Amino acid sequence: MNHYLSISSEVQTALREGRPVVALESTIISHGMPYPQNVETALRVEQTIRDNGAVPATIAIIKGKLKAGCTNNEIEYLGKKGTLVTKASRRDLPVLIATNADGATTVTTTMMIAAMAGIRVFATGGIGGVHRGATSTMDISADLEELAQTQVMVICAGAKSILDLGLTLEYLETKGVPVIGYQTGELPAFYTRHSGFSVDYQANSPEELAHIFQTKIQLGLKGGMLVTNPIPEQYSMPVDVINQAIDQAVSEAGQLGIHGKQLTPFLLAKVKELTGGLSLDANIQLVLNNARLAALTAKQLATYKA
Ligand code: PSU
Ligand code: MN
Repeated sequence: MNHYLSISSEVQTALREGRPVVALESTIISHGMPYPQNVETALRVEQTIRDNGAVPATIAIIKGKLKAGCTNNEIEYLGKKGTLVTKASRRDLPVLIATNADGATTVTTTMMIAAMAGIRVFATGGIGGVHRGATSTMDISADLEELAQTQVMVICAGAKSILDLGLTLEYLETKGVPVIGYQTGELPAFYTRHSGFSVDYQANSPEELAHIFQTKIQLGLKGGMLVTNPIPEQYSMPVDVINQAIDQAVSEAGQLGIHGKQLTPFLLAKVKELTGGLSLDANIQLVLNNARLAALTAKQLATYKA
């Protein structure tokens, strides 16, 4: 598979020298935000990672190549083309690569490509999980299976309550994935800091996060680790506003019979439409917040290599 991997020279040099690198996903660019805010945000996220002492590696599939480290032009291309770029999960890789196509990588494929390149820390917004109603639809994101098998630390702001957060935690428990709250004992719900569900453990510093992940690696345990970093208080959204929008989005999706890989993008777009600029602003801020923590944690993790 490495034959299909293309690592940018900056990322390659950083990895060779044992310097910290942070992976970033591209579904958030092509499918997660409107143009041009998506491109602006992606570039700001990269800058935040640099400002905090690490090298960013935006991951995507471009013309059939698995890219670890996109240029600004490639980010602009992915952002402008938007939802015309295929949302690429694990199952999409053979077709996309065989046909020299483009793909926006989800948490799943970003983890896969990061691991292939030797990148151990990945910052994003929210992860996929067990959907509401999954007991009959069986809609469970491939992100959870990837967390079960690929050794990458994923730093997110929790999960949106478009998902069943309780079932998502149960699934992660079954699969042996540590769920660590950053300076909180509660699972954050993306737009809000609270969900009512507990995480496995509260870690209070990047040093501690790195130490736990390093220990996991040394134990030879496969699979990732999920770090949930709550949105900063001043950007968090009123609970009733966001929950009302989510409930309406879930109900409309049900009425329209939307399923499969279209469901998550539909729900995300609907929530955005119903809450306007407020949710986009919150989304941008929490991603920047995760990028900062990921860079600091990658720096700590790099100290173990010596
Ligand atoms: N949840 C969000 N924002 C996102 C996604 C999920 O709050 O951008 C994207 C991520 O790329 C995630 C993917 O990996 O959707 C999950 O899609 P699915 O539920 O179809 O597995
Ligand atoms: Mn799904």
